[in-house]
Amino acid sequence: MTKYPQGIRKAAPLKGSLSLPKDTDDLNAFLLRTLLRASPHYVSGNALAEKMKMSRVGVWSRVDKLRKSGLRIDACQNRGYCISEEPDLLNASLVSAWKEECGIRCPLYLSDRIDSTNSEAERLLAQGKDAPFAVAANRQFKGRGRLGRKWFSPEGSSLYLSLALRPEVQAVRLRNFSLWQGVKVCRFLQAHTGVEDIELKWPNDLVCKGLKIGGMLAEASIDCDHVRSLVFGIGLNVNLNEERYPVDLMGKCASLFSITKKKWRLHELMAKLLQVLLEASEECLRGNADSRLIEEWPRFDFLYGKRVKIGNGTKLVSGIARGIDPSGGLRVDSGRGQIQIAHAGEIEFSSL
Ligand code: BT5
Repeated sequence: MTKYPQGIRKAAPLKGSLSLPKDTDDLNAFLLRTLLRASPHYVSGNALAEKMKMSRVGVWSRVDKLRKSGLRIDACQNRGYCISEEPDLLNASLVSAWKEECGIRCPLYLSDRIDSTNSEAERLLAQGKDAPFAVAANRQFKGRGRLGRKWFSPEGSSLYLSLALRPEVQAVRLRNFSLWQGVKVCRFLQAHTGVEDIELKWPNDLVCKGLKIGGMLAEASIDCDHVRSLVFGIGLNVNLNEERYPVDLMGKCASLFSITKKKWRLHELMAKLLQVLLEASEECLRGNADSRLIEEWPRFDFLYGKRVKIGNGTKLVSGIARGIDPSGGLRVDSGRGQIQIAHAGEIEFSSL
């Protein structure tokens, strides 16, 4: 469970102008959104009943169902209800509430357990589902990285999120898609957590002090240079405890929890991260990202000035990393004043 703000909690008047959704399925999200807005204070049962056009008993029974689904909602006589803790597993109603709070309209399909959110997004695209949409899961049993690598995806402590798009652009427009997403995600995570050491390790790693906390994977289906569909997946270690890492990852990765020693609210993070991905996609697909990328990359560049070795099977480039070029390639200074460019997918080994 992850706590919501505590402190002096009193019955608070209903603030803001939330209006009741027409779709009754959204009533849970509406109720939770109202509680989120009031948190850490209570919202009276009467006020909720009035807003939701139902009896107080009706409100109580909804609160009870939400509690059974894992949320902790405190009730207090003469004060009302207050959300106090969220479960470790993503709860669909709470995800919807946070999504609405962030103004996100893009649908999000949430599973408890899935092979890979990227694979599920691809399947839904193949079935003709309208895009954009997002897929998230509490656990992946075939989470993947690049080149067939595995993504460790245990239950209840991390985010596995994929965004599916049908971008209708030339493939060249996507060349910096992942890098731009990385910049935006990194900037958001620094601001959200207050940790300035969260950086990008070219091309697709989120790192903190050299330890990997997340990874990104873009997979596109391209027809004659035209992008038919695109899935962008991100895995982020949030409340993962070090003891849970498999042996081969120990000492190589970290989580927001291990860095900050505090638990983070997965639902809020999920919604805000999705908002960032949607925004970054739009900027990149409209062609507004390339020059900003070159400008902003240095702020997040973990490799800059470090010695790297990058292999592409036949050729080994080694030298000092010097940022990226306009095509998104890594600039490597081989020491004789010569800059070589390595492109994504070529990294075999990088020694720091
Ligand atoms: C990546 O690949 O870093 C991209 C990972 C993308 C995962 C997301 S989760 C949602 C969506 N659905 C999917 O199936 N995938 C995406 P790559 O650069 O190839 O790095 C993979 C390497 O990272 C592995 O070989 C491990 O060394 C390391 N690794 C695996 N799991 C990790 C974890 N949870 N935290 C940190 N490092 C990990």
